[in-house]
Amino acid sequence: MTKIEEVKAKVEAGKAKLVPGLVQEALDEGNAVGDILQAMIASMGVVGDKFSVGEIFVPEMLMAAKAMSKGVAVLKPLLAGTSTASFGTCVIGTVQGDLHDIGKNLVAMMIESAGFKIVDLGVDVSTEKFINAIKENENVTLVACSGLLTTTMSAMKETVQTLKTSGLTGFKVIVGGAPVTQAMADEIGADGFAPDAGSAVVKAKELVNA
Ligand code: B1M
Repeated sequence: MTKIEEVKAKVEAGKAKLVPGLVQEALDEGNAVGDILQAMIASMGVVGDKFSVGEIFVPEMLMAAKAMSKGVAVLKPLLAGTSTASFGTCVIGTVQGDLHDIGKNLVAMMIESAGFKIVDLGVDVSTEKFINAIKENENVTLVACSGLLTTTMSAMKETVQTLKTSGLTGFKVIVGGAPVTQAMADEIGADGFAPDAGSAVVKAKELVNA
């Protein structure tokens, strides 16, 4: 088994104490940061599939998520770029009713590395909280809403539509998360959509420069 395969297996098994060391070993062996990250993302896909068929339950899913977060923490300094460009402030959060934050954290990390200041509101973020953050922080150029549950897509719609009709100006809204599509983003009036963290950075820069 390669080191990357070991990382993947231990994330799937929710071995949070072992994963950081293995990620470091994978790096020391010369594996690319992106490859290690992709392996961990793939693990979460396997975990989701096992949950869908009733092979594992919420506690196991949570342990896998913790293991992945610990692994990502090792990669974080390497994912953070050296960009000094300032694109203003990005307010980011997972929409109300939704507790998934791994994807949101990756998107935040990548957007930060591109030269945005990040205000991370966490998970289960109400529309009011997004609005307050725009008012309370300087130069908010981007609001990023993440959502993983089909049941919270209505919360995302409500948040985006309220932001767009709030009278507040100077920012663009980007949405993403597994159930989100470009068609849905268009329908709810978001300015942009990205399917993954890498393309979220490209879209974020494009939106604020437009
Ligand atoms: Co949950 N969960 N979960 N879960 N969970 C899913 C999402 C699910 C698909 C699993 C399944 O059934 N196969 C399913 C949703 C089904 C649906 O809605 N259609 C599900 C369910 C049902 C639930 C509960 C309802 C289970 C229950 O209680 N019965 C419950 C809901 C709790 C709540 O939120 N209210 C629940 C709970 C949890 C845990 C708390 C145990 C845990 C989350 C822990 C945490 O996040 N800290 C968890 C996990 C880990 C998952 C899976 C297994 C993994 C999610 C993940 O982190 N993926 C997930 C199955 C899966 O994804 N295949 C599942 C890795 C991550 C890197 O990917 O978040 O998609 P992702 O992010 C990607 C892109 O989507 C994109 O970029 C990221 C990286 O490239 N992206 C953006 C994300 N946000 C973006 C924003 C952008 C742009 C791109 O712009 C702003």
